[in-house]
Amino acid sequence: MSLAALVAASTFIGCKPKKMGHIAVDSDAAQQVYVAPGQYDEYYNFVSGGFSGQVSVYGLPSGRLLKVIPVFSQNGENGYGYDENTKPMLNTSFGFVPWDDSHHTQLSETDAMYDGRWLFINANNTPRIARIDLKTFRTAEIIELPNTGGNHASPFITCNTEYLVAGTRFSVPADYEDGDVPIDKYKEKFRGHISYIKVDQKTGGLSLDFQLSLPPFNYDLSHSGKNASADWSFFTCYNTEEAHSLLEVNASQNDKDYILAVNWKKAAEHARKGDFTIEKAKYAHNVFDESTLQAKSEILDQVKVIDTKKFNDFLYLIPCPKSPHGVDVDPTGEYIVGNGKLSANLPVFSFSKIMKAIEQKQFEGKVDGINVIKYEAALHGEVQSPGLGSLHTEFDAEGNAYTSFFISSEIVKWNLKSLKIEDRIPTYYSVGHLSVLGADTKKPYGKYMVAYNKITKDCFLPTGPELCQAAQLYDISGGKMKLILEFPLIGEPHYASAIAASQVKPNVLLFTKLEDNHNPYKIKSAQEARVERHGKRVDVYIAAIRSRLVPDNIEGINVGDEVYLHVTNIEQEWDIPHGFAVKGANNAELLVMPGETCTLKWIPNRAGIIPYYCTDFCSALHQEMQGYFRVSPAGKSTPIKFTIDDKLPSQFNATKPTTQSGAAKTGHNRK
Ligand code: RUQ
Ligand code: CUA
Repeated sequence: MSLAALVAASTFIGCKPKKMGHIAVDSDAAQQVYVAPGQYDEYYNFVSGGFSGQVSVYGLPSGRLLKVIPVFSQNGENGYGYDENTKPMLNTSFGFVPWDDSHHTQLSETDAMYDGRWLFINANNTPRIARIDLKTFRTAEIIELPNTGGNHASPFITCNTEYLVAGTRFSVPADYEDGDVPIDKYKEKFRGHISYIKVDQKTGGLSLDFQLSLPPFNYDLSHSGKNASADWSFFTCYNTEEAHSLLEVNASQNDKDYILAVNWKKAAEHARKGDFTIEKAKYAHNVFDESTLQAKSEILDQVKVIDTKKFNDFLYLIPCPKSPHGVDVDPTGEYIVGNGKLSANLPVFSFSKIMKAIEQKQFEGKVDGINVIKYEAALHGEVQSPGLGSLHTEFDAEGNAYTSFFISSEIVKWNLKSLKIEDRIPTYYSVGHLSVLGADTKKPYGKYMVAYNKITKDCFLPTGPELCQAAQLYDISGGKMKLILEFPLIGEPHYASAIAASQVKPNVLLFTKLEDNHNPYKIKSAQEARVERHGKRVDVYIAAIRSRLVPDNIEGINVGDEVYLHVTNIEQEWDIPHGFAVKGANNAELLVMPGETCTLKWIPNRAGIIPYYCTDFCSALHQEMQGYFRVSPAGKSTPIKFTIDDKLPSQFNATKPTTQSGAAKTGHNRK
């Protein structure tokens, strides 16, 4: 098919038959995905929320939504990014950014296998990487990346979690240069930066180790090698035309773009030897401290940049047909698939051939000092006409690859060695990413595959102009791909990572022990509840316990005071959160987990009686969990007064039967 025809075809999205009745689903499909009440799913599946900026957690094979983990966006469900504790997590060098776009999940690995410790994900728009702790399912850390625009080729992990790599989608003038330049000076003034973010092996702590300054291409996606190729990271580059307008046409001129191969161990050696310049930068580093339950944000101000025009003995360009999107490395580390969006064939490169080509200097030239390896010298072979608009490829443990085709809306299974097509199956509709569970490890689980589809019209009941996107689950254990389930998703799914529940579940934190809560505003019992005035600032220490908020009647607050409401949930039991809402508070509410302390800032702006209450139905007498503020006009000196019932038990008086958590505890895993 000609390029023009391909581009034309790409504007048709999901030509779809009229009825869903045409989808053939085996009669035993329901049984395969049915997880009975009280039973657990076999896998946690972490799915990027795309434009929601979050991560959602689904159980597989049931497809049930277990949780939304807030990462790069404020979250009205639990106050993330609204309460004083987590607001600093969304701080950037641009100030507070309440909503971003998250694309690629990565699970931490040891020896190219998931170790169940952390999940990483990128913010695409205001470039950042987050680390989520899989003990708490909370965002533990966010680091911003300077010199980057559109942090899309990010974050991709090396096989012992040494580094997360992140490439810029938009090349831009570096932050340390005068960026006030005419945009048509693109070729001279713009550069692409790739970041290597070091991961502390014990704590998971992130630090920006060094960056590579590269030609001004668009760096789209990445994956790191395994086994023999473990020291290498691979990136797709499109717009090697270095166009800066109408990219749809101008960046689709070259017959081949590139895959960039970087030996990151050698790059790190250069960084150690001092082959870099220290450049001025401004980027935020935000950490949530699990012991104080508070986040801190600091702005860092420099970065090591290696200029690849000067130091380039550790990186190579490999021609790759037509605007490649995903670059995917198979479980052995030998095969590297470049997914050319506009290419008729699918090229598969061989790592050992690439090494040989480098040794024998089989180069066809240089770009900005970087050697370009001859296409044929690096190529294992091409899968002939597999489909239209290839985006991503994943792998099973038996030497098969599965490629998603957006335009022809299908997944094609082919053999890595023979490059022969073995099976194909339609998706409903226009699949983007796909995930064969465990495909980015050296031993994929290989049982299920999930397609993440961009278009769902008519898959579900219509919900107005805005439709949810969908995942489709396939059984791939029997040679042929079999569709067994379809379920709606939150936001736009890009990449997703699934891990066996048995690797995560035993370590999950059920609640924080009060003695481990080192928040400076915590109180240990209802008797410590109090109100303190320091000038215009008022600190209210509130205990939440079934079924009271203590104190329950507070006087002596004035209009315009800065009131900090520190709510400690003094329950010591799993699954007993308390909420907190005060009428007219125009920033947030709170949801406080057992043993934890959360702070809401409230500036009352009218005089009168203002009620507050618990927002989480925690007990039979939840509706009784309430209190009143008396707000006096500014300047009036109403004395501070509040009520604490002396007869309160210091331990909770449970009035809510805890059958739900009891059932969960005695439930059995399916396997
Ligand atoms: S992308 S649909 Cu943001 Cu990973 Cu390919
Ligand atoms: Cu606490 Cu309702």
